[in-house]
Formats: sequence, structure tokens, C-alpha cells
Amino acid sequence: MRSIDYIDSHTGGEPTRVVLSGLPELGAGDLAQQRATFAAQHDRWRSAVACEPRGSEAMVGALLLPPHNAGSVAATIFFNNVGTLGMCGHGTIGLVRTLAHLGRIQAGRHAIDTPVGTVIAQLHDDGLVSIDNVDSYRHAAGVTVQVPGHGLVRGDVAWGGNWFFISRDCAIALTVAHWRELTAYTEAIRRALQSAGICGADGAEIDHIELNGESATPGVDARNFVLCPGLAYDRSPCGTGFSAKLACLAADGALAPGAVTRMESVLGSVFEGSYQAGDAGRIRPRIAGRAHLMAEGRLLIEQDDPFAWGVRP
Ligand code: PYC
Repeated sequence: MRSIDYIDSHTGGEPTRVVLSGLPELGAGDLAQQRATFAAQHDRWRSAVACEPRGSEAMVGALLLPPHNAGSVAATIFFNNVGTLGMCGHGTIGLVRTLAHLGRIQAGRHAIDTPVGTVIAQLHDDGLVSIDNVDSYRHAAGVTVQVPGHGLVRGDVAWGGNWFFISRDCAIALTVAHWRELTAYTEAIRRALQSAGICGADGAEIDHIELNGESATPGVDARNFVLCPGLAYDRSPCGTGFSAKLACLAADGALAPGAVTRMESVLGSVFEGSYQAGDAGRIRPRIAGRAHLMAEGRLLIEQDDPFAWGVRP
């Protein structure tokens, strides 16, 4: 019998499972190398934690590791139902809430190492968590792609810790009642981008698709629907997706540095965002939201369980 200790939280409806212990050592090397080792050699541990029957398609795991950089409080590798992630905004908010619950941090600023860079989280006295995310930027503006059954779709390709195609072209209402149609539409966009060879920098796969639209909620500026790599939609407003969107707003001159904008998810959960301008068109986004604790426990893996390592899609 193997066991894995964890704490579950959710951030705006999107779950985060922080793995405290029980997973294999990832060897020496930086976090990007450890992420590659986790993916290449220990993938069954990812699916055991994130996939059904213990997890779900929306589950994001955060493997808690000792800090890599002097001055950081922790390091983490995020993963989901199909693989690992570069960064995860809602997941970092959940991780910070979890570290506070464990008594490992107090209110204040804390550096957390991820495979794509170190982020600075601030735990506020009232439980709000803001994240100064990795530098984000728009890679390509006004890209068009022919999507079978939907015609020409226009959008921007942007980095916010993961790769996003961000579009406002959507005839479907951005509400959770339409999640099936929105999933089918965004999946079709993702396939079309792949067929057309449209990528992020250095040929990186665009594995997140974000639709943006108006919000009817007072005080909220926009609403999004984000398709994640494993074809689940983000229940939260997606921290890395919001960061990528902030980079596009900055590049368009549509949002001034330091100005605050609010994004809601299809569930109506809200993140606040702003940015500081950086070099060469890059920005340092700040996103803020709240996480709530849900469970702490121990996953058990029995040797004779036919689904011991999860139901792999
Ligand atoms: O909040 O960045 C995020 C995120 C990525 C995938 C799911 N949530």
C-alpha cells in the first residue's frame, strides 16, 4: 500500500490538490528538469492524484517541493488530468492558502519557485492572495485560423505562464449553462491551431484557449471561458489566462500600468488584475483572488486495484 498526504482547496470553484508527501524524488536539477523527470518517469503518480477515481478532470495538483532559490518559501510543479503545467494562477492562490493553513507562512510576501520562474505571492490579512506572476507578453496579434464548422476565428497568442489563444469571436453566451458548446468550440479552435501550425514562441503548443466577452456583473469588466489542456474548462477566471489577457490589453494600450480590472469566470468567480510595465513589451501581471480549504487527507494506492493509477483519458 502506498500513501500520499494532501490538502484540497478551491479558488473560485477550481480545485487545487497540494501534495505534501508520498511522491517519488525527482532528482537533482532545476525545476524545469524536475518537471520533465516527473512527466517522463513518474506520470502514473500524476494520474493517480489528479484523475478519477481520486481526482477529476478539473483537478490541478501542486506538488510541494523545497525551495530552489534562496529567499523562496517553497517550490511547486503543477499538473492536471493530462500532464504538467508551467504555472497556475488559481493553483498558486490555493497553495498559499494551504501553506498558511499549515502554519508555514503568515500574512506577507512570499516567493514561490515554479518551472517557468519565481512568482511573488502576497497573503493579505483578510485572506486575499495576490500573485506577481511571471513576465507575460503578447506573442502575436490578430492571428486568424479557419475553424471547421465555425469559419474564420481571430485572436491573439499570448504567454501568461502557459500558452493561450485569446479570442472575442464567440456566438455562444459565456455562461456555465453552455459549457458543452463552449468546450466543443474551443476544442475545435485548438485543433485548428495545431493543424495550421500556429504555435507560441519556439514552436510551443498553444494548449489553452480563452474566450473573452462582456460581463453584466456590476464592477466586473469582462468574463472569460478557458479551455484547459485536458479539455476541462477552468471554473476560475484562470490566473495565467488573465495574465496573458493583461499582456494583450497592455500591448493594445487598453489598460494603463497599475490600473485595476476585474475578470469573472463562467461561474461568476472574480479575479482582480493589474500590471507593471517591463522591458521589450513584457509586463509583470498581478492577479488576486481567494481560495477556500476543502479537505485534508491521505490518498491510498492498493497494489491490486485495477484503477490504482487513475483512469487515464
Ligand atoms: O489559474 O492559471 C490558472 C489555471 C491554469 C489552468 C487552470 N487554472
